[in-house]
Amino acid sequence: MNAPVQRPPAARTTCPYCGVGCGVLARPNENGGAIIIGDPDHPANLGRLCSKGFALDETLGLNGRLLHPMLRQADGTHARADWDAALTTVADGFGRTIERDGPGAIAFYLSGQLLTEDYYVANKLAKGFLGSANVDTNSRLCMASTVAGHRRAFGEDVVPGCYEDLDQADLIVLVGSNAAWCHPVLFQRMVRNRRERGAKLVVIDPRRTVTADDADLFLAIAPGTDTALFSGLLSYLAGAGTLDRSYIEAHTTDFDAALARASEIALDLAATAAATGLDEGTVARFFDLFRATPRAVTCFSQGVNQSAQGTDKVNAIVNCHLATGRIGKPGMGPFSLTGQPNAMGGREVGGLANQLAAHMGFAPDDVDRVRRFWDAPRMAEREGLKAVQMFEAIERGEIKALWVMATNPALSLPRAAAMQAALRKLDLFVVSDNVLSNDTIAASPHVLLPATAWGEKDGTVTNSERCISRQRAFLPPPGEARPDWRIVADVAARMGFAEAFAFRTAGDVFREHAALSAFENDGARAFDLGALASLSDAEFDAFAPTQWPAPANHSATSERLFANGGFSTPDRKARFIAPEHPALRQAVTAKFPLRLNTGRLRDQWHSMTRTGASPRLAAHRPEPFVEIHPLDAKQHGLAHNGFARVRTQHGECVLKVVTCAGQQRGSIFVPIHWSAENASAARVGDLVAPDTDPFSGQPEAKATPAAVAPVAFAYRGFALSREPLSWPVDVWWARVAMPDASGCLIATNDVPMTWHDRAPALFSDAVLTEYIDRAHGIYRVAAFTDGRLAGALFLGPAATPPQWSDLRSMTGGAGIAESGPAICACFNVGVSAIRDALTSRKAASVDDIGTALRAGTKCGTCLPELRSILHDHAHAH
Ligand SMILES: Nc1nc2c(c(=O)[nH]1)N[C@H]1C(S)=C(S)[C@@H](COP(=O)(O)OP(=O)(O)OC[C@H]3O[C@@H](n4cnc5c(=O)[nH]c(N)nc54)[C@H](O)[C@@H]3O)O[C@H]1N2
Ligand SMILES: Nc1nc2c(c(=O)[nH]1)N[C@H]1C(S)=C(S)[C@@H](COP(=O)(O)OP(=O)(O)OC[C@H]3O[C@@H](n4cnc5c(=O)[nH]c(N)nc54)[C@H](O)[C@@H]3O)O[C@H]1N2
Ligand code: SF4
Ligand SMILES: [Mo]
Repeated sequence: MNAPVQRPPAARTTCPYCGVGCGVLARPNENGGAIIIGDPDHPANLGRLCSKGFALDETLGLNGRLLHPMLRQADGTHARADWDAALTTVADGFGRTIERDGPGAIAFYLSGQLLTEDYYVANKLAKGFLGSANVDTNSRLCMASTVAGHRRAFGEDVVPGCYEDLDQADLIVLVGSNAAWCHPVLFQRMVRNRRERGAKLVVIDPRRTVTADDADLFLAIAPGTDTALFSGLLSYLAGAGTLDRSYIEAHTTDFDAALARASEIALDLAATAAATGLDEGTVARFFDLFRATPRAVTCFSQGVNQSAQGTDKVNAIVNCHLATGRIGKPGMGPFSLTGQPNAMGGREVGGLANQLAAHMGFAPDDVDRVRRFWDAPRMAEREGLKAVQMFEAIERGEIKALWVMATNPALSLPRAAAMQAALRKLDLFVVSDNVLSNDTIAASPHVLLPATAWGEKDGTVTNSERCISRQRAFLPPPGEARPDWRIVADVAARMGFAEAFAFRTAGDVFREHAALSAFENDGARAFDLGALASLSDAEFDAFAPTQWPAPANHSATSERLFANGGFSTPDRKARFIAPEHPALRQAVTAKFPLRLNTGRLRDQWHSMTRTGASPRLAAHRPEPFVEIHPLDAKQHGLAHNGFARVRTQHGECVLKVVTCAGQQRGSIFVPIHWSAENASAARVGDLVAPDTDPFSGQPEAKATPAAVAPVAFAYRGFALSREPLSWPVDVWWARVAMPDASGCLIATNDVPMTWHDRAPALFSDAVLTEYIDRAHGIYRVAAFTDGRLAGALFLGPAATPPQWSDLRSMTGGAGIAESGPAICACFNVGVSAIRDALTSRKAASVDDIGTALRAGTKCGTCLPELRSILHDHAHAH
């Protein structure tokens, strides 16, 4: 008799993608992967996951993983090294640089994708022991304006509300947020509130997104003018007598100056409409809704933050909530949606260059307090350089040693190509990552350190609602990978600080972090995890999601702040802020007449180092594209499905053209996900201007002046291979994840038959079999090694390119969705199948589509798109 199979228990962990912070149950399987489901007990998602969360199983493979430390050799290649040699190189390199050039010559560049423990240890080493506050993070590109706005208004970087407010609100305003794609599980919660309780949803975005399609009211605001809209709202609320005078009186200061400025910027409906490009009727509807609906939450994200006036935008929003006393009460408040899984945890440890630690800044008292707590030999005493300035200092040769952890700045910073080049100037360039190659690693670090990845690492993250959750390991560390915090502690020990970094476990680090937050706090800062500083190892292991201000019993009940004032300012009052008049930093010109807006797609995560491995996720939007209004396209000679060169003062890309009436005239949109690793010319960071907000240092990543021009490719096709192919420079290509293969979409002006001569170089060491269809001008070649199909290339006229289905007949295998983008990632249902079902009247509602095709029945991330398709269909017929 067989013994019963012992299934390992599911690990309770947290999704590594967005700031919603969904709980995940991961049960390891026999193939080194895991079965992933939502954790029904996690308060953030109650069992739900979005398409990215459900596809985590497809991203756990070790393909492309960095498994051993590597050192750069004299010839520029990297060779495997042992940990001892690698750590010594890092420690000696930083030590030498500090001795020679002072602590200002070193920098750490961290990430909201690190765990709190990783972040804490890196911050402690740099700011307390190496004497440099040049510790910044990709949160500078993400949440910095919110941090600065919160600190100005509340005296501390605190999100007052919680997710339950989104269930209880009667009005949800989304400003610069494409939540349907970027915070899908939270968006489902908002939509449920709308459906079940009749809450109204307002979306404010220059672009009609899928999120906007689900809204009661959509405001297609002119880029960069949010401050005018919320100034107009404040003026209107004052005029309508909707102010909460007693709250203003008791808990705030500087109201009069803020109202005066708001009236200067936008006195009435007409002025607001003129300043925002909206019509008066739409503005009036929004203002009236806000006036009449006390239970209002205003959620905001990168359309607000990523702006050279992002801090003012945040404060213009916060002003309206303070003025109405709609803050910290059920269903009310300004609510920043955080981006990365641990954007909030990074803010808590003080990972930004202008914060010290535990919500303390660089005031002499704070510096002294942290010095004593850490027993720090070399405290940084003033703010360090913020990301953009930090990399400019690298470019000028002033910063000579840099350690990059868990971020890909050669793609995500403005002027990415120039920043990539600057990295090559460093005397010491260290990267800790999970992958063997990305655009940053392409700049050839001296030292590559293998970090454990999601599923292998242990620690905590904090989500948008201040809820601290555990990430737990459920897979063994592969190769020689180590946790990020341990790598930093190992370096610290080699620099002579073994005692201060003698952490045994992530739990040790967490306890110290919690203790620092409570040290001499006495209620000065809301961020106080003192109750968690004495967790035992067992309690840390079992730690359930807990929202701070942490109750002593660690229960997961929702906490709100500031309903009755109690702000973290010396007088305990909030500050109203008078914002500057809104204006984008760069004007459009005849040469660059369009605004380049950049952002995210539903099924990819940033530079695709993880989601890029999932065939299921690739099918939604497989190619890099530029979205443009049909009339602008016409004016600039672009055709839907053709190609365009998008240029700014800083660089250029070549992208597929998607015309779309939801794009406003004068604006174009390009997704951020494509890199030099996965496409020939689609890294949009190369195009972005480095203009930053004066308070937050956050770059204006959504408004660079740009030009477009058509690019003709006569031939199109695709290729697939076991190993990634290297394309000649004249070929446009974009990589697409496929099961067990590397796929590429390609376009070229070389006559297909010329590939007869080029194919042998592309598929070296393979036996080639060609199938040439001269009548239709189609060239096909299959490459075999040892009798197995090793690759294939299909190329034909751009107007009638070969179809993946041709390949399917050859390989008998999967491809990307054949007919248009896949809408439902869970069941791979394409847009054509959905339209067919509607046209043939097999389906007439979202529920019918689910019954007929299963689309939308698992994670529900595609439901907003299904509703949009249904809506378009109804209006077309
Ligand atoms: N699928 C997916 N989800 C993600 C991520 C991902 O990579 N993929 N990344 C995560 C991270 S780190 C972040 S920070 C969040 C970001 O989440 P979001 O902020 O929702 O995402 P974005 O697409 O960057 O930008 C949001 C919107 O801002 C709009 N916008 C541009 N300019 C303006 C303006 O001047 N005013 C207003 N009101 N709106 C404007 C854009 O048109 C865009 O639709 O997403 C998180 N979730
Ligand atoms: N134009 C434009 N630029 C933008 C934005 C935009 O909207 N427009 N958005 C900005 C925003 S909001 C963000 S958050 C950034 C994101 O930009 P990045 O942070 O540069 O993007 P990622 O691709 O997430 O890079 C993460 C890297 O860390 C690695 N990694 C993942 N987990 C771990 C880990 O646990 N340890 C270690 N050591 N490595 C790990 C991954 O393999 C990957 O190489 O982009 C910013 N840049
Ligand atoms: S919404 Fe999706 S990406 Fe965000 S945490 Fe939840 S499952 Fe992960
Ligand atoms: Mo972000």
